[in-house]
Amino acid sequence: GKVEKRLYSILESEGALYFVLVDPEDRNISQILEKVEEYADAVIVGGSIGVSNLDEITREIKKIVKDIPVILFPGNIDGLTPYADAVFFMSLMNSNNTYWTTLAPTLGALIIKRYSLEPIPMAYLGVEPVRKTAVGFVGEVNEIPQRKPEIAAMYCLSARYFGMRWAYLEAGSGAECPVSDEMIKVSKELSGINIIVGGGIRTPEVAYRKIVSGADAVVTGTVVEGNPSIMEGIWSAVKKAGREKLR
Ligand code: 1GP
Repeated sequence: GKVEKRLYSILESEGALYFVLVDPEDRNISQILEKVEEYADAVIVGGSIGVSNLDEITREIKKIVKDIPVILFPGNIDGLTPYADAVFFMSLMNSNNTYWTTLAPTLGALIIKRYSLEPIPMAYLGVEPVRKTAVGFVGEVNEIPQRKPEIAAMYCLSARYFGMRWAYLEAGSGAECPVSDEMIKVSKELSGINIIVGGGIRTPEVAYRKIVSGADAVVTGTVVEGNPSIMEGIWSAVKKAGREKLR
């Protein structure tokens, strides 16, 4: 697909990606959208506690954001709209409920086809302290302990063998601490899959370390919602780490 190819070409030339997550329920996204094309590689749109008027919001986003892709990050099948460019086609692999591992994506697949959205196949993995956040609660996650990085690595390898091209290590939106550097490192080393890390990343320094440890992409949501101007610093840190990895 076009969007995924573009992500690969940025990875090749810049070594790392930065995604900004916008919550469609956040009424205050205009300040983020004004600057996002300058400081992010994609806007991702989603939330785990239900969305209303996603069509309208996504059309608004697309009116402002023209140079970078808008990728859906659906919390459920109501997180789909034809007005985005692509969708993370996700299995919440470590959920205790088969609805989240396979049924929700199966129900969503037909809608994705009808909407002509580009699917980007991704394993979605909930890591401690995700159970304390909305996605862990809603998704009935059997969370991966931070002290057991090799479990995350095994899931990433499994995802790769299933043919997925991306794995998202998720500590949960607003998590008190992000996925550890060690977990990212062993996951990348064992699996080689493209790794996205999100949840609880609040500073450029932390974003930098996640990329240097082996993440291919960093996602921030909460911190940008509270302070849109932080995007610039996180963007610079991610790109600096990316350049260092390419050397
Ligand atoms: C949530 O990983 C994302 O799905 C972003 O988390 O809101 O903590 O940045 P934050």
